[in-house]
Amino acid sequence: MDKTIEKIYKGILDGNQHLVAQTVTEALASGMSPEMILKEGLVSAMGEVGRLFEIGEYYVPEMLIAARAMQSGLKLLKPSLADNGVQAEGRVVIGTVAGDLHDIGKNLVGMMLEGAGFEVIDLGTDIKPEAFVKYVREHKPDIVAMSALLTTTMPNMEVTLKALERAELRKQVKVIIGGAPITEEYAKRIGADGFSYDASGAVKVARSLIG
Ligand code: B1M
Repeated sequence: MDKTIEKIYKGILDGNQHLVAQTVTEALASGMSPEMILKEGLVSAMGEVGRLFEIGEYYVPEMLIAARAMQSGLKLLKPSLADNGVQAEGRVVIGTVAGDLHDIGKNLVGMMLEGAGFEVIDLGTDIKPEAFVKYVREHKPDIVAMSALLTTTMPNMEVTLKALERAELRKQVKVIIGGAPITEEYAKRIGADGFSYDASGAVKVARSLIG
């Protein structure tokens, strides 16, 4: 692995936001391709973060700190990626459903998706079904990702799916759901296209739905 890429990769695994930002700036100034920095540095490090989480070596705090370090590099890369016409893996609109203010897990899912090369439009929390509909119409995402942490708000996932159907937008997007009370069985029952227990799993599901 190239020394600079290795520094970025390790910086993300260590959650060193400052080092990642500084090294990405230096790499761009030295003429390194933004696509290489993204794929071999940022995306590959976040893939490793996901693996370490799955085998129980990283926990949520380490994953969050790594994702923030990745984002500090991604922010600097974005203008050059756009200039070089680098295509995102796909576009995701993500939000926590109506009535629900929990956003830590949703943010983590969004950051992991971004780390995997998706363009992520984060609508925030307490997103009403009609707001999901509006943003799907405006941004034409490939995927709608919904999070719910309360048993009282999870039914709003089904309400949102029905609102997308009524607006004749359901066939244009894949819908993935997750959050502590959500199960695969529930996802199937309400007609979602994908489900995951955690953030790294959400990346795999999103990739499988796009590919
Ligand atoms: Co709340 N809360 N909370 N809370 N809160 C829970 C969820 C609860 C389980 C605590 C408990 O009683 N043991 C309980 C829900 C019970 C239930 O419905 N079964 C609860 C309750 C009752 C409430 C209030 C009603 C309390 C009250 O006011 N009486 C209230 C509701 C407010 C509202 O939303 N309207 C409330 C408020 C809050 C705070 C504001 C104080 C705060 C939220 C702060 C914030 O998010 N900015 C809070 C917190 C922090 C929690 C706990 C302690 C932690 C949640 C969290 O962030 N976990 C939580 C207890 C718990 O879960 N142990 C609890 C860390 C996070 C990384 O995990 O969000 O599960 P999580 O996300 C995971 C996966 O679920 C998954 O990936 C993530 C990463 O691996 N995932 C997805 C999530 N979204 C996904 C989407 C995907 C795929 C995977 O695809 C799209």
